[in-house]
Amino acid sequence: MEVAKFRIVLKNLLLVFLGILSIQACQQPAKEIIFPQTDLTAAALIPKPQTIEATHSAFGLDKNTVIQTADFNTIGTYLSKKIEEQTALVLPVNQNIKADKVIFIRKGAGNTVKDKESYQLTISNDSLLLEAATAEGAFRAVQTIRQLIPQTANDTLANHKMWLLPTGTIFDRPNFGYRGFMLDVARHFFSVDEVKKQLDILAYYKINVLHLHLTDDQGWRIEIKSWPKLTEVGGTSEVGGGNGGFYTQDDYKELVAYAAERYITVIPEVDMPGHTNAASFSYPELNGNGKTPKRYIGTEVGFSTFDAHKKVVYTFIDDVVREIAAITPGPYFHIGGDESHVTPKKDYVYFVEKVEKIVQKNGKIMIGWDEITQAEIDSTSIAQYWNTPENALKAAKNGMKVIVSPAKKAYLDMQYDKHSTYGLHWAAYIPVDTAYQWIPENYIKGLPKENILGIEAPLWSETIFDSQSLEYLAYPRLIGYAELGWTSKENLNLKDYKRRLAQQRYFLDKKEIKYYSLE
Ligand code: TNX
Repeated sequence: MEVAKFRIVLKNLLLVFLGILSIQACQQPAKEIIFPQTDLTAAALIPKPQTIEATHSAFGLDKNTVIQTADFNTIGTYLSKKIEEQTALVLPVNQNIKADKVIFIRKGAGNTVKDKESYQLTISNDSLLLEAATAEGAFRAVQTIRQLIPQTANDTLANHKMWLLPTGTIFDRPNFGYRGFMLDVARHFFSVDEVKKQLDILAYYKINVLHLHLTDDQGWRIEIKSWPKLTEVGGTSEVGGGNGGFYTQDDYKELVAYAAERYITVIPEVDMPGHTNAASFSYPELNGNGKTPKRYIGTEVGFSTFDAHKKVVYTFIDDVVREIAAITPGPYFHIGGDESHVTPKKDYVYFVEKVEKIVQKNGKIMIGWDEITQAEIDSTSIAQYWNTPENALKAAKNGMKVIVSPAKKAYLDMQYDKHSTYGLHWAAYIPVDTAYQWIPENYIKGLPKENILGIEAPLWSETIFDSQSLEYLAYPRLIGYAELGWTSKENLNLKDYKRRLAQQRYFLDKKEIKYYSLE
């Protein structure tokens, strides 16, 4: 058949197909239409975009589609790879091939795409236009395109598969520039490959920060060349008595690079002055609790501390911060600072103020758990609220930014309910719905929105030790937190979220994510 004829047949078939779909759409309740569908507003996108306008037709993604980029060429190649993963179509990028349909990527002008992560998608029958101000915005837009591609092709034409994307316009931007996931690799260690698997999922839901809790009483997980015993000794233990493990600096660089390819910033945390038993067991001269440090594999907190008055402690911290800062391109260094129950308050304050200077000297912005606001710290430093609202309010009064991580709502290590296989419940039981039912900017009464940097969901690892147990606690709640960080509060709606969440099973199953339940 000549090409022209073929195209007419194709078009007619598409129209008939769309006709059938819309008849079905009238007969069934909207939520039962799975894929394909032509209502862009009903697409199972998470996080929910800022605005969606549907034009109720379809873009037929098929082998006659090409990708052209005026800007952000690497994003074009990345999109082609992702489309191939989902559909096995290999779309040429910038090859000057005459084509029926084009996906065009360009730097957008004007107000619509002025934030660095914002983007616009304009989808018509024969073109899909992606506009963003930055490559980062274009990367976020690609995640939306991935989510718009139906799971199954329309194969009415036996050997011409076509994936129908609903037409219309999406304009999108994040509510918060910081949308984080924390993984505790200290209580139990997670390998580079295990973390990479999670980074792929984070990227798909537009999470842009991975905070690694690298040290604690039970283990030290990052190679420090000037203090080798930290990993030789401190890296060989974990909760419950396993062998632990650690990242060499090369491993860490590999993780940071993998995250950066996904526009995810890695934040390293070295917890101090408490939570330091593994360091003090490796180098007893650092210890400040008056006892001989022993290997610790339990789960109690608050018994360890550095000696805030020893010079060697600050030499040590300077070395650690310098070595880690040198392999961390992101702007932040997290000093922990939580639950230092055996550090006298005046020592704690003195310590935090000194460590802040060390972090700044090494070119980083300090983050600490909300207790750090007991010290007189700079307005450029950041407090991570987890438990004490007064600390968050004090931070804001100092002009500081706050990361919102309420244990009662956003702690991924809390059990779903009393039957959960993994997790703790000291803060709360957090079922899937409850995890979604709060509004980060309203949660701490009196905290102005301009002081909120964003939200983060921490996953502490006392009770988890491999991908399966990690994923049981993280999914699907983390997907909800991704939406709470990105989507404006006016667009948050539990019922609509649950409908979209149920549809995530195709992606999560394909990625072999062992989620708890999407119900
Ligand atoms: C509190 S939250 C901790 C961690 C524990 C966690 C368990 C915070 C800053 N500290 O040391 O792992 O509870 O849920």
